[in-house]
Amino acid sequence: MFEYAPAPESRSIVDLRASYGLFVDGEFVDGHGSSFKTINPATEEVLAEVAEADDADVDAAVRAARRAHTRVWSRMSGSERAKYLYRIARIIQERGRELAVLESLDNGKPIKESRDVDVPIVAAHFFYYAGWADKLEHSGYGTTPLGVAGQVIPWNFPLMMLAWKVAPALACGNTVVLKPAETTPLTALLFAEICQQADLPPGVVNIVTGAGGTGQALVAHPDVDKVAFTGSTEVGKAIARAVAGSSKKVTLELGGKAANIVFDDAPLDQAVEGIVEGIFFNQGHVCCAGSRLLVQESIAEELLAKLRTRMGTLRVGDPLDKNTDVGAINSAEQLQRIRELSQVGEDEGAGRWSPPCELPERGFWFPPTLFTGVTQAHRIAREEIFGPVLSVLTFRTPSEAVEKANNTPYGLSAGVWTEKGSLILHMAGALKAGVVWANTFNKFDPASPFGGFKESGQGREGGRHGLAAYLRGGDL
Ligand code: TAP
Repeated sequence: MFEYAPAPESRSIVDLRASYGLFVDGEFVDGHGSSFKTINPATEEVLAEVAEADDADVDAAVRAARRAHTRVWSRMSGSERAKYLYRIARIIQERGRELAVLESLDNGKPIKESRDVDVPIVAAHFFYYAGWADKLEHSGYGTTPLGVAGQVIPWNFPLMMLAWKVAPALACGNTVVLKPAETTPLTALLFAEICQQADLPPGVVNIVTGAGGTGQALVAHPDVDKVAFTGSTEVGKAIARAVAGSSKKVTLELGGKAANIVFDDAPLDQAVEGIVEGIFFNQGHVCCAGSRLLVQESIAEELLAKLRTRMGTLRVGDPLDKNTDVGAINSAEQLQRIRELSQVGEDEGAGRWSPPCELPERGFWFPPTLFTGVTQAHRIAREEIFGPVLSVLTFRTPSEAVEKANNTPYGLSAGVWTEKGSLILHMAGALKAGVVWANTFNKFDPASPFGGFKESGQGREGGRHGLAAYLRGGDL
């Protein structure tokens, strides 16, 4: 066990305030409700006190969004809206280091991921949808915005989920009220500052921080035309029930339990990299994480030996250290869930293994973990753990792989590793997953639609399809 303090030079990159208000109608305002603390999960130190929006605050934000929609944003030409989106994209790039450090402080993710993956993808989303703003007539979904979008996002990719929601909504002429997750509100508030810097008209983007109750108030608000939610399947179902019977359009991006399938002809070293990327990227806090490894029986032993060796090289620790591979678990609550489900895995008879790994004394940490001898009946093969825990199953034939991969209530993503193009095409058609990666994993592009089958959600984000969620003619 050791203790560390985040490097002071990294901390000085961000101008952290002691307290934050809500962002409503272009200004930071005090909320009517109480406040909550957001902490650094790597140290448990308090980063800031943040306002908790109550019903009246949510109402004020929705009213501001409605005014901005009616008077300014929906009347503006697409090319004018595009200018604002391009400006936001460029400021995100300019302030990329600041955004990345703040994201790592509040979320616990390694700086090399927030700097090299999250922030570039966030900027890319604004650039991509800026390009659509004056070409909506080619979208296939019409050109009429819906109005006010109420957007609720999770803590695992705070900035990226914001970008996936805000960029297409604004490009289509909608205004937004966004609620970030309670444990990761800070980069959304820095994004609010970026909106000010870009001279975005007041009310086009509003940020209401708070817990589940704030999200509930936003979703239920009668003047919200569109609800966009990313989070757990359980809350997604509650939201679907809350808006049932109303005229609100809804998109839901929910959980997953992806199979990463390795056939006996796969390039094994490359597959091992893809397996590691699939489950240990972002501490496994990834909806499309390759949390079930399905390996063909004949190569299982060899592959697992290579995987164990590779797992032994992963560096767990300070998220602000550029050499860190696996950062902190986002919250005490999430750590508890990962511990509980891992214990269930052991109790149900699966073999548990982690490389020797010294974890910091303070903060929330979990070592990269492998379970072998897992069967389809095990809870760790069925439930989303949302942590750095991989469940390994074996198969003999492609049809057995398909049967096992699809044996889940989820259907968000899958991976296939083989040299045979025909097998890739066969698997891509047979797997019930919104995204199927071949010989790679966890690759994202703003031009590519993303979304799930079954209990992984409804609707698509990203690409041309992502516009459908924010236009009147789009009913994907
Ligand atoms: P949730 O607990 O579902 O929370 C998501 C968001 O909803 C948070 O902002 C949360 O606020 C808010 N919320 C909670 N209860 C609500 C309610 N009744 N009405 C409205 N809003 C409510 O999920 P999470 O634990 O933050 O995120 C992990 C889950 O998200 C995983 O299942 C993961 O698979 C899924 N996820 C899916 C995707 C895609 S693209 N499919 C991407 C990322 C994550 P609080 O933060 O205050 O609870």
